[in-house]
Amino acid sequence: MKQVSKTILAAVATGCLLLSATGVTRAADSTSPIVIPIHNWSSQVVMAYVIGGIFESIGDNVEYVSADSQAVYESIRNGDVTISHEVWQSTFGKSFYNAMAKGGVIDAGTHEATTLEEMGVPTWVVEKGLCPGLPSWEALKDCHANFATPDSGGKGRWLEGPQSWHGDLMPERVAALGLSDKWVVKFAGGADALWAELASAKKEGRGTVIFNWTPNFTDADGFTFIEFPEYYDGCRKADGGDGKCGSPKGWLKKAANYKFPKSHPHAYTIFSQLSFTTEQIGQMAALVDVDKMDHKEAGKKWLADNEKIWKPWTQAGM
Ligand code: TMO
Repeated sequence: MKQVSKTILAAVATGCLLLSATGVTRAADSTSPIVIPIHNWSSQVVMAYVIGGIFESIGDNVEYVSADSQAVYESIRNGDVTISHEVWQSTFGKSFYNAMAKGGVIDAGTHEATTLEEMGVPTWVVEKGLCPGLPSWEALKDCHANFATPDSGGKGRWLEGPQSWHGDLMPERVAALGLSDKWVVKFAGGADALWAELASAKKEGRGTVIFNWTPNFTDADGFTFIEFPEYYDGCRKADGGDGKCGSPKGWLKKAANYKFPKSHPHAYTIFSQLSFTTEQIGQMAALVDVDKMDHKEAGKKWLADNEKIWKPWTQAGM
């Protein structure tokens, strides 16, 4: 006890050491802000406020910046942004590893949730028989007429996400699979346009093919991902392949600037330990996309409702 008090005094006196339950000290976190990026899909934005709220709960300073979801890995590398908390393998794996290879970005661990980012249909479209043979992609050869829209020139329409996510991946895939005569890719302006399309297609009882992902709020509604030829490293056109492949069943990682463990050792320990499940990430998205909450309020609500999950992470390494 005496020993412990002495250590506390020493820590307070120097102002830069913190005491842990085991009597081991670690340097205090810097007061410089931890910069967290905000992208353009709901779980990512809510999770930004969840993680920012956890950092604030230990007295750290946080700053949020809007950032392009591909360019952010270069921003983490050069230190303008501190972390990325949703590195989706299919969409961002390449940018993440490119930045790591250049130096300055570290892998800060993997969430428990596994991911899929793929074209698909609401499950009621399958049940209604609008494309017999789904989820196999081969079914797309015979059902495009049920997926035509006013802007698709008689072809079936794939409503892809914003082009900032995957560039020309989907148009290249449609061509590689020999579907160009029957299907055309259109890009949504934002994620909200995907959810608006889901709602209006359901109301009108018409077929729709959209880009979607899991974990997401749609996990609870029933969404069927199309099964394309299996992904392998290098199969995409952009990676030198023939483009005849779907997306990987992938990981969801966390990334950080290499100085973060030194500048903010407590926050970094928390960040490297935290891990969200499919259900938790789906909940974060649903607070916004189903319950129509503001992202920041949704983050606060998630923290208030789930202290048992995140509080222990703040004790990690103590
Ligand atoms: C990166 N995203 C979850 C939109 O596919």
